[in-house]
Amino acid sequence: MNNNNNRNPQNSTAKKGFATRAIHSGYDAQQHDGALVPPVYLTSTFAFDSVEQGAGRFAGEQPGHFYSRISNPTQELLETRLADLEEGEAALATGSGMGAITAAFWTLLSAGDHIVADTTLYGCTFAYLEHGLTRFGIEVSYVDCTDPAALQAALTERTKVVYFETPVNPNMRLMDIAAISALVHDYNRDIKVIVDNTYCTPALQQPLTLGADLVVHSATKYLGGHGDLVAGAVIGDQQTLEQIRLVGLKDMTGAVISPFTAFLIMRGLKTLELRMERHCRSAQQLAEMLADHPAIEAVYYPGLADSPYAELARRQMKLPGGMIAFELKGGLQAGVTFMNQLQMIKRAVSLGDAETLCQHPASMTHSTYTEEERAAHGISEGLVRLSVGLEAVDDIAADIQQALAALSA
Ligand code: 4LM
Repeated sequence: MNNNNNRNPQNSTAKKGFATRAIHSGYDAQQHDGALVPPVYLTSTFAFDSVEQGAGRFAGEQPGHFYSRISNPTQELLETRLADLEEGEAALATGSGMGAITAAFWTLLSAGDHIVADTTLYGCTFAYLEHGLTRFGIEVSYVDCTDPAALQAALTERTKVVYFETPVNPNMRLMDIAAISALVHDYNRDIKVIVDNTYCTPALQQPLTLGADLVVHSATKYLGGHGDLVAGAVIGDQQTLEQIRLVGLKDMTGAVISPFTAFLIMRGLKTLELRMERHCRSAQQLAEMLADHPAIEAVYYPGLADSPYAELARRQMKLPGGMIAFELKGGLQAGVTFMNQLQMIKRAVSLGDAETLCQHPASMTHSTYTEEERAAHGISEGLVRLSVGLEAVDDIAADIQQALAALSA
């Protein structure tokens, strides 16, 4: 079976820094003809020395790969790196973020079980819970996870998973990972606290070190970092990850990652820390600029001194992230006019790319909620979401300023 051991001899000594591990973890060039960059194993299947060896691999009694829907050496190296960066025992790389989330849930849940999820989730995660899992006899409660009393009251003996994003897509609320994990595990240690760490990446926040059980990612975003792939990941303990691989991935979703995509993510990881620092620095500057602008009603960014999450952000995140949400005076119509005026900034969903992206959650990423559901789940119709890219910040600022100026023209 897939052995997610860390094979890098360098890692048996003192633990290296984050950026070093993002570049080197799990790979020994000398075992690959000195190739600096790990080879990509574009193979669907693996030849066995004997029938007995093949049977042993299928039975999980012998190490080694047997079919690339379950594991592949390129995927395995990416998994070793992601586990290392998130401080987990093991990882599973998947074909999309939704593949990661669904593989985990299909593995952990059965009919009759109960999930507690935060009130606001990425649109397709909400759709999967609300219109997917509920069809299979799983009950979902949406609870404001920033409210410990509400969370406590929602837990039952059937609760198997507590799930949230932080910062939340799209409204930028922050969840206290350590406090929530402690409260849930106090109630029942077997409940899995799952954190979607897509907005932060382990460069900014490591939920497993704060008490969460599993981390999920859309690797499509900052981990890949270049807007050229779709992928996901789950990270956590060895035993649970093995189950998610053999049930959620192999049989329930088949949401396998391509080895070439795994290679591209490893290329992205080499600059992850560097990119996140720049995304955050630019986002801080742009959030302050927006907060000072007379056309802006509200800015949601945890790096702003008057954000209700400023203190939690300092405690939980290395930097406040590269995502900003805001509302314009004049609401939805002003927001649409603003977005249509943008020149360099792209009107596009997704996030975490080199290009600055701007989108309208109510009609795009969160159109899976009805208008009434958006109102009940804290997603305002006029909200504008900005994924701050890596361009010169003055050019991003100038594009925003000219689009805002057009509002009063
Ligand atoms: C978007 N998001 O917001 P895949 N978790 C979070 C996400 O933001 C997403 C996924 C999971 C957006 C996509 C269009 C917090 C996706 C799902 O798209 O399946 O890799 O990830 O713009």
